[in-house]
Amino acid sequence: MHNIKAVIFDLDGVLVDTAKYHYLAWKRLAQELNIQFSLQDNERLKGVSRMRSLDIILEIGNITLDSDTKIQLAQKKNIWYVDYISNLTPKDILPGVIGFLESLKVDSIKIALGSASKNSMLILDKLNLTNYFDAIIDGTKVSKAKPDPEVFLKGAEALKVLPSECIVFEDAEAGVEAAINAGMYCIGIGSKNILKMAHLVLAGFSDMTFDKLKL
Ligand code: B16
Ligand code: MG
Repeated sequence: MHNIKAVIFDLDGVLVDTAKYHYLAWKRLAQELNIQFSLQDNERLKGVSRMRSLDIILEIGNITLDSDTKIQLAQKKNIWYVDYISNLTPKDILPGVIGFLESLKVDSIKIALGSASKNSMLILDKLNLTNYFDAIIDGTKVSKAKPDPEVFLKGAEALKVLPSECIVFEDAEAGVEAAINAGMYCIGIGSKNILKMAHLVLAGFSDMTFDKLKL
């Protein structure tokens, strides 16, 4: 890794474990629709948009619905999800994240968010993380979902850096693919078996600093 000027973070599953609340809300909806929905199926939902997530669940259940019904179901899931995350506090930030963000500041590395979630601002606010970010690109600012690279390219553009000068942290297969498609160095957070395309996979940020990454 040479000449890294910026780090772009995914949100759900990287900075905070909201992925479990997405799963709980989708599982509840799937149950209402009589669709069997497993944790393994849930991997396909990580990083992809709300509507695409619903489409995947309907595909699993072999159900076709009109678009008004789908909008209502997606809204319903979101109401449950927002309710689940209503009690988030800075204590829910994943271990090592604050230390790593601080180390980026010390090294004058720019910081962006690159998340598919339309709830990003709400979550960053609850976690008291908003002020760390020089740019925030979320689900309200993109038209193409991961694995399309749009979210990360917009992040680099907002930070005025080249894609090759960025590191992306991602926990989802679709997100890793998006980062690679953007021409960025991608560090997966999670399991090597799932995040096969990432340049490097780490279990989390514990005790990590930007300096250690350069080794
Ligand atoms: P919302 P990320 C993604 O966030 C989640 O991983 C994905 O499961 C979710 O469907 C998507 O946000 C949309 O979220 O329904 O809140 O708009 O991982 O890209 O930060
Ligand atoms: Mg994620």
